[in-house]
Amino acid sequence: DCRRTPHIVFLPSSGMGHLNPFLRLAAQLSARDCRVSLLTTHPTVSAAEERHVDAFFAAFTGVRRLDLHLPLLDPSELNSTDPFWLRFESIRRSAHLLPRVLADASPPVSAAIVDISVASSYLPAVAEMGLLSYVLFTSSAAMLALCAYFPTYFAMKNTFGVGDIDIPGAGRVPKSSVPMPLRDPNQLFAKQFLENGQALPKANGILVNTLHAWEAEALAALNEGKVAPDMPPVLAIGPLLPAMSVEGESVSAPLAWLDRQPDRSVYVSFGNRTGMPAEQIRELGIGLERSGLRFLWVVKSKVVDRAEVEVGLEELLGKEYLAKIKDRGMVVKDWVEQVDIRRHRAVGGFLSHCGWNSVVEAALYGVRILGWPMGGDQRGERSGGGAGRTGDLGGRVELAGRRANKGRGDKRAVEGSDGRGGAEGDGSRSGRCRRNLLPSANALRRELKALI
Ligand code: BUP
Repeated sequence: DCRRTPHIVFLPSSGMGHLNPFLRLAAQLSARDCRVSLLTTHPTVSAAEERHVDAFFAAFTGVRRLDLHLPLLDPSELNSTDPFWLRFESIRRSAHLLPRVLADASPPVSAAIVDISVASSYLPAVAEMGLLSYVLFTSSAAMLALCAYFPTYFAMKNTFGVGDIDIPGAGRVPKSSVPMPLRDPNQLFAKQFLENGQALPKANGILVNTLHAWEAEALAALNEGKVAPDMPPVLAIGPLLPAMSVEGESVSAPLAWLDRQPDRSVYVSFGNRTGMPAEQIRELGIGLERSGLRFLWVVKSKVVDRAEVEVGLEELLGKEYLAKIKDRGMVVKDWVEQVDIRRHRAVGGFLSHCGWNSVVEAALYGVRILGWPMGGDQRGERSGGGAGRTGDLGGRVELAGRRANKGRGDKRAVEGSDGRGGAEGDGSRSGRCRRNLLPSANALRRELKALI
């Protein structure tokens, strides 16, 4: 009876870190007597996104595809070259097209699940159509607390995050952990973050891919109205389970390689948004080689896998290096289907940028992380410094020290060659090389050996 079966429409944004949780929740609800539709925006930023969306619709034939062609943007007006922020912006500016797209959806939609990065324009558009709306927040509850509190902080200081930020009930974000773009009012992302934070009270609820046991303090502060007044209920719905195994060469070759490796091998990946400078890639390669461990390494030298100029592995790492490691390491370019890799028996450790999805997925499969946070919400410093220990999820989990794991994350972080912790800032994103982005190869070797 379609009058009693809810019809939920998913309105995601761009970047695999945003898309994956949407696909996962959509898959779970469609398996539970809900009608599900998924908005697909064109064009996608990356080829990986396009492949994933196509594979999703092939696997979940009951999910309806709603296509939306994005209006063109003039990036010169927006003071940003980041392809993901620009895509957030063009999706934000497509809200006026939603009524026409949703009018096609049958039976009528009962509720919409909106990505946080487009909340400021999509939530009002959904409310005008008389639908219930929920935000799916794709990072941690601690990050949600920062997002919800940021408008109050800004109103008090009349400036962006230039010092430590004390979030009522949810602790302090030290200045060094405040995401770099939030320190500069001219950054497109800062404007989006502020406006999306202001829009949160318009939602009927907020869903977070986290666990109550990890983030009890932040979740309580949000739900008790300490962080911001008028917050809707915040629900921890994680860990969201992978929707599907994607097949093909990008997973079969690495899996076949892992089948031949001993336990305690390392998987190395820094997310779908981090292109590393060539100098940093080479230093990392030396550290991996010196560790003596077997490693599967996803090398990404540019932010988006569609950039015009393709730089090959030989050019990046050199023939000699590749020959030297050929019996001990497998190096792949840009992307592997990670889910089946991380639960492989041979993967004993994960060298990661600590993207929130990567942390949640590693915890799900009990894989230890050596954290090398690059920027955004990945920094793990806490006031008072030092690191606690994680609760044990699955036996051998250590979470990199992110704010989200306040007081619990076991922080093993790679040291920079200048003695500082993981790198921060958009240097990594723009491809510029900064000294403090280089780990020392020896520090990496030492930390990997200690981790595994
Ligand atoms: Br790279 C890579 N394979 O090769 P995060 C990523 N992933 O399956 P990020 C792969 O993409 P944002 C690869 O498992 C995770 O679900 C990975 O999300 C998957 O980091 C997702 O970890 C990446 O949150 O995203 O890429 O920095 O900044 O958008 O959170």
